[in-house]
Amino acid sequence: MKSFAAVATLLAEQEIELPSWAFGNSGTRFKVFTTPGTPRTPQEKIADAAQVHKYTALSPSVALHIPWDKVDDYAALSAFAQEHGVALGTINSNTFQDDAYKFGSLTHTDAAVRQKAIDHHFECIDIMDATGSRDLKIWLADGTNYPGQGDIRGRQDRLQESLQKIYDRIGENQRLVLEYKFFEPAFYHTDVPDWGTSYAQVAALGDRALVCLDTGHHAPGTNIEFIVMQLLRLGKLGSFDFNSRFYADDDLIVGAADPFQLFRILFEVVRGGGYGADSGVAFMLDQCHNVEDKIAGQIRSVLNVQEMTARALLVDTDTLKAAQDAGDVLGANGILMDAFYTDVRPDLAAWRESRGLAGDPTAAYAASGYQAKIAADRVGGQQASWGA
Ligand code: PSV
Ligand code: MN
Ligand code: MN
Repeated sequence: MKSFAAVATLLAEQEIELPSWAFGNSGTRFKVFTTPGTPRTPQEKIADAAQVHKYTALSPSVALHIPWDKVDDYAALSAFAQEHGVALGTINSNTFQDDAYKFGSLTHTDAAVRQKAIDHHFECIDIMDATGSRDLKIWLADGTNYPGQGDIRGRQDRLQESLQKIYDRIGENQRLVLEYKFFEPAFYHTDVPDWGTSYAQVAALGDRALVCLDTGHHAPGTNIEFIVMQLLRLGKLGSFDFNSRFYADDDLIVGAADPFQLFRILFEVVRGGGYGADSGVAFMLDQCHNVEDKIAGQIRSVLNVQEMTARALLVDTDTLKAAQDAGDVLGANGILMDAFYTDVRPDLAAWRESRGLAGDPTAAYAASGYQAKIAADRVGGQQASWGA
């Protein structure tokens, strides 16, 4: 196994984008619990996200969701973010809340509805131009509930046409990332259910169209690290939406449900060249904090990713390859497991201190008094999630 010192410099390259919606109230269709101090504006969400970066140095950017984060002046919002020590990142489109999209958006049979959805993406691209964002992330709620309800092939063809129009509008330094999800809100079929469909759609667009892998969007038992490997192999892994799930699209804290799965995913990321500043693979969180404190929840999340990244980096790939090539089944498995079982927390704490950070970001944030201050200052929270 490699030593922690040997991988520490690589850890310094880690960046995990935070979703603005993680800081708003969210919940289930049963109840949305509010928390004292919940942000009321995009600016307050950004200020909260900046706290996570302040204590972890892991999250220098914040993703926006349009129209949830609609403002008059995006250049000013970008400047506001910079004053708080973070940048604005991925712009997420939203074609799932208007009545017009009841039967689809980019796939709709009515050209006028498709154009409305395309225009929304054009608006998102204008925002990206103002904020300097690189990625336009598209997650579609499109799909059907009953066999026969829609022409699933026709919908796929219209999706391609619509995406092409959006892709043609993005700038040279911008990218389109298409997220897949196998169910919900539609249950019989979704129009981008799996990585293969997303891959087929983006491959037809061009080099700057890539796949977004949301870890919560797979059927139970799916070997997600295999998908990671394949997309890296094909040069089409654009980004991750990290979260964790027990049952479905739970959007719980990444690494909470299955740290070993997170380790396996990150090992394939590292092994496949998807890790590091120049890899082109963006790490993002896509989470909601229904019952726990949101800023502390985001701090826990980025630390979970960092811990499993450190463990994945510890794997001595040369020794592993030798064991694999020799057909040493248990030896190869043992090499991976040794890294997974290594508790890197003390080394990470010391390393943080060597970089002028608190060894324990969670404790440092708790001691800062920020939570009490926002609870006192902010009255009335804005629900920032799609969560019904
Ligand atoms: C809905 O499933 C979803 O959670 C997708 O994962 C998106 O990335 C997110 O909402 C934000 O639109
Ligand atoms: Mn997602
Ligand atoms: Mn989701």
